[in-house]
Amino acid sequence: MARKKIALIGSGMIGGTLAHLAAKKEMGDIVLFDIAEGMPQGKALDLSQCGPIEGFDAKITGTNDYADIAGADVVIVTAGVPRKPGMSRDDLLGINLKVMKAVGEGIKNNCPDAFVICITNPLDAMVWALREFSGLPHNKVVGMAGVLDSARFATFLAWEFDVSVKDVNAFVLGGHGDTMVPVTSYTTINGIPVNDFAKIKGVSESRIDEIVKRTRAGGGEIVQLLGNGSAYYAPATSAIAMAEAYLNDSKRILPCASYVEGKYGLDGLYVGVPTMIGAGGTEEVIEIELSDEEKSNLKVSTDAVEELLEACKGLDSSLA
Ligand code: A3D
Repeated sequence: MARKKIALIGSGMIGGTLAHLAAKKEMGDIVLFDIAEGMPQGKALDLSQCGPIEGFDAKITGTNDYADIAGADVVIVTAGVPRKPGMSRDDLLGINLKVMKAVGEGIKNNCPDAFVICITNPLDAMVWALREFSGLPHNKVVGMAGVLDSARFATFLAWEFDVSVKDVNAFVLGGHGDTMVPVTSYTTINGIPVNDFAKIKGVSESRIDEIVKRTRAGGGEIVQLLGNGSAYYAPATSAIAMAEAYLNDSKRILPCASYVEGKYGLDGLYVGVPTMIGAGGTEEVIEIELSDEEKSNLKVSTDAVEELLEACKGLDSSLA
């Protein structure tokens, strides 16, 4: 059986980290694509030389030619421009929309059967645009955000309670932006609802609210600290978890920016919802009961995504 092929569109900070993780996990052979000449080839060479030390046989190549992603099983898209300090994810819209057009066409022409994971920001709008430009079925194009946002929430909760991160099951819904909805009612410490656990540990409600706020601003906190670029280790790790769920047909339930039609009162929108990922791609969107407050928070978040889609349609008439 031939090895799987993983194409990484964008070979910057996240792209390089994705290649290293995918190679270490022997997920398949890896193609790093970028418009910058020499850079993906250089990273591929450098990463290939980790093989003898780490003991992986994955072939890693770099390219500037879309023909080299032909037949890829999984494509992970990070092409575009990341945030600079003071820049919102939405400022990136115009630049990255043009990038999605080129990438969508590259995928359509070379690997239309791939499972495509988009990471480029502003995430919920870019994954929608990438799907439109590529013409792939909705279940084969998904956005990575919720796994990362939930991991941030889980990290902060584990620190607060001084418990293992393995026992924190955190839950974040909605768009990937400052309006995302960390849902405490579905967040547990090994099954114990987080608010109950907070009472046991003497942690106040206002402290949990602060952690929710820090989670919402979790990406921006790292942008400020780095001073140049945005987070890349945890975003790459999150997308790899999603790719593995697809390649292994694991049927994991992960929070992903999936296409939602009908559920959550939404009509054809990509937004963060619990999603089953297996060999069929995003096999099912799971609709959960929400409190009135959670519903209204989700509405604020999905309204923000809808606004971005309208802006995309204004910028590219083929999307209208
Ligand atoms: P960076 O290191 O700049 O890499 C982006 C790469 O894209 C660069 O190497 C560019 O040369 C390349 N590129 C630009 N235009 C094209 C094109 N048309 N075709 C192919 N490649 C191109 O950024 P990064 O890896 O740090 O971040 C990548 C994206 O992920 C940005 O949009 C970030 O905002 C986004 N991001 C999203 C999350 C989420 O949770 C959704 C988290 C962190 C970063």
